[in-house]
This record gives sequence, structure tokens and C-alpha cells, in this order.
Amino acid sequence: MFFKGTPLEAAPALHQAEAWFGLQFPATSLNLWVGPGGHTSCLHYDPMDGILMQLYGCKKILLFPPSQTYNLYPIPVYKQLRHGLKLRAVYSQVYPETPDFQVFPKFASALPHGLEVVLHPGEILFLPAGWWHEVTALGDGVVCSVNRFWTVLPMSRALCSWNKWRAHLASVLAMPHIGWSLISAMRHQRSSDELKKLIQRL
Ligand SMILES: O=C(O)CCC(=O)C(=O)O
Repeated sequence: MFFKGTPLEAAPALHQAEAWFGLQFPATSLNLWVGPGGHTSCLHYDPMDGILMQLYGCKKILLFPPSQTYNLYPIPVYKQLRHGLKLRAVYSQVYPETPDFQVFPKFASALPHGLEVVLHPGEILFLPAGWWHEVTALGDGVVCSVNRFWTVLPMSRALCSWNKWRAHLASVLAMPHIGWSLISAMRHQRSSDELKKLIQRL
């Protein structure tokens, strides 16, 4: 859902926070996240800086620094060659709430580096590019927040982020699969719904 032209887009608290964090160039518009309590966005990182603003209900966020990437067992970059955007290298294979230490033994070394915060309505969290986060909606009711992604500045910070590089590399590797899926959807005159799904993933 987009907020262009709505009061939320002009919300002073949001703009103050963006200025405070020194965010200058938005990479996306605002995205709305609405879900039931108990819903979890699995452990992943974003290659852009992000801010997450809580509107209604609370969310628990588990964070790990980029230094822990390989203790979190990211989906290997090369897998995007075979699976396109269906499997993304920015996702971890570990479920931190029910970790399987037999399969993912190094996750134990990441645990001491984990940070947990609870975001309440009106609070805003800055999520630097490359930081791992798992987001869980708390309580029984509907939980709602907005986020927006920002260009990583200064450029030197972007260039020094291995997590950013590996995310971009994975996107490049996904291209042949995406191209092939588009061509085969068109060749087989699949329904416009399927094409829409592909475009949404992009
Ligand atoms: O709120 C959520 O469920 C996910 C938000 C998120 O992953 C983000 O802001 O980067």
C-alpha cells in the first residue's frame, strides 16, 4: 500500500526521525505492514538502510550485526541462480526461536551478539543496511507499522558492506531465472495473475 498524498506521508515525527538519522535519499516509498499478532518476518537483512515506525500494537525485533552473517547461515548466493527470487540470499536458514543446533551449530556463536528490542506505537527503529533482523508482531490483535528504505550514505559505507555486495551479486545471479520465468509465462500464455506474481517478486 502506498501513502503518497496521505497525511502519513507528511507525518512530522517521521520526517524529524529521518532528518535525525541523516537519511537523505529515499529508495522506496512508505510500505505498510499489517498482520496478526504472532506473525513473524523471518530473519533477514536489507541491502539499504531502513526505518521501521510502529503505528499500532507492538513488535519484537531480534537483531544481529553484519559480522555474524556466516554464523546465521544465509541462503547461499549461488542458489539464486537456480531458484531466482524464490529463495533469497538475504534470508537466514535459522529459525532463532527454535534453532536446530545439530544442523546450524555456529548459530550458538551468534547468540551472544543478538539484541532484542520491543517497538511500541510511536517509536521508530533505524535498521542499518546489512543488519539481520527478525520481526515478530506481539499480542492477539492486529499489529501495524510502516517502513521505508534509504540509499546508504556515504558511498564508502555502501562500498565496504559485504552484505550489500552479496545481496546485489545474488540479484544479478537471479536474472537468468527471472528472464526464463517471464519468457515461459508468456510462451505458455499463462494467466495474467501469474505474470503479476512474477512482477511483484521483482
Ligand atoms: O515489520 C515487519 O514484519 C518487517 C519489517 C522489516 O523487515 C523491515 O522494516 O526491514
